[in-house]
Amino acid sequence: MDRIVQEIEQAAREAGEIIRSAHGTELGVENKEGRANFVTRYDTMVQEFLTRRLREIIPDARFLGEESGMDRFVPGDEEGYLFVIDPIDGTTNFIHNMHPHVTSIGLFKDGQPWAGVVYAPVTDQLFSAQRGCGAYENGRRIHSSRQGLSENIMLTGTSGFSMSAFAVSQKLTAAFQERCQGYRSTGSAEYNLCMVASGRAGGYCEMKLGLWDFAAGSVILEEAGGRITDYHGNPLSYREESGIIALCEGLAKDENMPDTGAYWDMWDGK
Ligand code: 2AM
Ligand code: CA
Repeated sequence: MDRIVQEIEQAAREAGEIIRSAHGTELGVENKEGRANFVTRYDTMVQEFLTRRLREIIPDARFLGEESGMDRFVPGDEEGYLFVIDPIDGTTNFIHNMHPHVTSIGLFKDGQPWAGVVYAPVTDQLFSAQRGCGAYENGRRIHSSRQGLSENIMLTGTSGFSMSAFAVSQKLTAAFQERCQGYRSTGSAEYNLCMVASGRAGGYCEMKLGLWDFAAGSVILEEAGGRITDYHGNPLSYREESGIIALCEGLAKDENMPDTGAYWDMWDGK
């Protein structure tokens, strides 16, 4: 693994220290645009910390992150290095002192995901991958499950932002429920991708995610032999928010998978 990735791992651990230190302090919760969309003092603090810290690692890198108004892919971002960061993914869990909430750092090279680091401070789990070099959890190589749907559990998104997306998501979840060993919902997209990458869950579906919610985990999952696409099975653009279907190696080949595209088409997009 490149030295750059090892240094990013260190930065993610340091961000995790800040998140761990939040326990028992004033979190400063505020509402953002839309339903169930929160930001805390710590989201802002960790993003500022990472922007400074990651700039030491790659001085000429560009930044895209959930907080502080730099949340769009803009002209110029497709050249050279671009960090795509979510200081806290799973903010609602963080507010309620529930696991998982993670720090997530994706690194794009010339407009495509090249490396990803996800750190879960509560459980001290560090997931990382670099294109072509495999995926790792705390230094151990990981691979997604090679078994099919009937041998796996599924992860489903919470769709807190939209009741119509939630309703469709529940229908798809019911279709999975019939064919797999049950479903779970964790509240952190990046952590879910790492759960699929490490063979704990078979797959994960979510109808709308920001780029920072899957930038790091997508590399980790693909390097673990899995696949990530939109609901119709098309490659992701990696330019904007997206619905995602993340599958382990076994589910990507399973003929008993529900037609996720048909469920996507039921959603009014609101
Ligand atoms: P967050 O904690 O960084 O906000 C929950 O299933 C996942 O959806 C989390 O990763 C969460 O990220 C993300 N999420 C929460 N609200 C969202 C919104 N309004 N739009 C898109 N993604 C959201
Ligand atoms: Ca976040």
